[in-house]
Amino acid sequence: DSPEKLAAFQARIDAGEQIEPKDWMPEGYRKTLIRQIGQHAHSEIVGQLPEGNWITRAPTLERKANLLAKVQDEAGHGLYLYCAAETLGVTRDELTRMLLDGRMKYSSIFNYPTLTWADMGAVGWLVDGAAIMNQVPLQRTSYGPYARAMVRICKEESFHQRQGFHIMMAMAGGSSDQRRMAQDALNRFWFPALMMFGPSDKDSVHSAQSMAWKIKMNTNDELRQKFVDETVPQAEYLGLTIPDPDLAWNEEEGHYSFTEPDWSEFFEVIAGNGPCNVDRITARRTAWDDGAWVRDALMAHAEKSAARKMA
Ligand code: FAQ
Repeated sequence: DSPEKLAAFQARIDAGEQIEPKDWMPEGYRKTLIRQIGQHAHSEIVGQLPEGNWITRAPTLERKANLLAKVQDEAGHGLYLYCAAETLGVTRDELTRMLLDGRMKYSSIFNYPTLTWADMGAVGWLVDGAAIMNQVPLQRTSYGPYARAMVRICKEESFHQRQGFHIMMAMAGGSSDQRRMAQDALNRFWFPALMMFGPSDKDSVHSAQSMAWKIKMNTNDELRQKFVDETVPQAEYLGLTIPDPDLAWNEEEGHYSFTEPDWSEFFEVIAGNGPCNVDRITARRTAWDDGAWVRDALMAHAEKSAARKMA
């Protein structure tokens, strides 16, 4: 990559132009996008597991239908994102192999268990809420296929966030047992949700370069702060307490001050040692192995059809 080529590429980014698959791009830009879009795609797919866990036990037919549709949406998001990654010259099979052998990550949040129905409310409200906070700015990211995938994904995520909040409203406004379950779900998901934005800026190895390339539009801490500022009034509306005794409105800064998550726990979870990491990867590996015959059959069919056309 000559300095002239790099400078011309950066000038396109700085001018707000979008980069398309066939355009020249620095190898580092391509690799960073494959890492980020791939991690995002894996998160959508692995992210079906904690909620899939409750489809059979949803309390009403309507809740069941909503949750089923939400989990299907996540599968769709995974597919758009794998397609966006494929435009960068990596195959979906290769991305899956990298996930299964630990070379690629997925979001830390999906390594926490979903223990009660109230967790379906907390996941929709907080996890999809955090996802939206991160993804709305990515609609303006510099890589065209990623930015365009984000537009539809964000529309669906905001619907998901509302279905989660609606569950929380029912639970928080219900019997004392239901209120207790809602509070317990908030207690368990609050700090893991804050971790979704990544390590604090001083420990974020990729932020500076990713922001210069407009692969990321904000720092991890900026988005985390924005999430806290928007979520605290929602918790108040629900009559629930955020499990942080130091949470307070800071008039001078115009933001809430809050306790940082336990970063040693975060680094353990992304190293594979969270409560559900082994279960999640085992489920993905089983699905991959069980689906081998379908992939083989499709390939054999495609080869036969191609041979028939040639004849
Ligand atoms: N979990 O230098 P940074 C969803 C890794 S939403 C796991 O700050 P970066 C929707 C990071 O990869 C969730 N790993 O990294 C849904 C890097 O490791 P590496 C998915 C994390 O990339 C809702 C290292 O730490 N959303 O799925 C995490 O600049 C409900 C150093 O960190 C996205 O992926 C983490 N939380 O910033 C689905 C959004 N944080 O790769 C189902 C797009 C950091 O060098 C149900 N991604 N790491 O080995 C991003 O915006 C960024 O990649 C960040 C991390 C902000 C996640």
